[in-house]
Amino acid sequence: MAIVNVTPDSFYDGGRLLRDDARAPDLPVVRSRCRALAREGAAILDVGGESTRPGARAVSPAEERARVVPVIRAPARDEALAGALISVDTRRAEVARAAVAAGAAIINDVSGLADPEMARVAAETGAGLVLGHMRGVPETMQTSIGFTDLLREVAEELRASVARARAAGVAPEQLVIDPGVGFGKTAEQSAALVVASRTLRELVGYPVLIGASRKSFLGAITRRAVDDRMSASVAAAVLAVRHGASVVRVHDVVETVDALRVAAALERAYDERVASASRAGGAPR
Ligand code: PMM
Repeated sequence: MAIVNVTPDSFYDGGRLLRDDARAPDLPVVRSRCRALAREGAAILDVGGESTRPGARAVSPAEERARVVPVIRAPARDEALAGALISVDTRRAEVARAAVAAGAAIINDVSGLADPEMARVAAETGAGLVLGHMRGVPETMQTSIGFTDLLREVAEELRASVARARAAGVAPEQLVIDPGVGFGKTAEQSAALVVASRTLRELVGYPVLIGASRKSFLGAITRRAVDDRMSASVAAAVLAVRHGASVVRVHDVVETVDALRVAAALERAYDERVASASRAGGAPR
């Protein structure tokens, strides 16, 4: 899942896809960026119109809709995208509804249904629904971090979001869960969640998405600024998939895709060697 933020203030890519006056998306620039991401191997383009960085200012739903809808309408009809799906990164049902009408196939809700109407939009439209884990709102989420048993509590709260989605009529096949790396978590908690997907999948019962790309917990480990966290992000994505994540949300698509391909090829080569050695009755060489 490639990140396509049309915001002035996202922590890494804020402002890059906006016109010079920063008031609206620069549609030709967005289109060529989306085509490049699809060519590089992104299966999903995640379009966001509101920054959810810690302390970010909330935007009005009208402003958010005005940022994402034209951006989604163009790629949804673009054959050069080679079948990549569009998702909309929003916490608001009315933005999600407009985005799905414009061609988005997935709703990515980092709040895990804070807007009570969101589940109904997914149920009525049949769109995929990513349920994120976050306590509170981005403005304040880092101010009261408190878990006594991180994995159990995140799993329980995700299970509650899933139950609300199911009660509103969302089918199990529509759902993906996300432990919300960096959303109201310490650096150490975020690090643990990146490699917890298999456990979460077992505890909650749904495929897991991990968004670790360039986040501050990687800065805490490497002591690097956001612009210099690409290798750290690629390492996190490979580990996330190795530990059971089904989707990784990233800024650096070509680097991540290469790394994931290499990791998969190495493991496949090893597995085949073990299989042929055991067929031959010997130890792997
Ligand atoms: N992180 C950000 C935004 N959207 N969505 C999901 N599902 N998971 C995440 O971890 C996530 C997200 C953080 O902001 P960014 O768009 O600037 O990366």
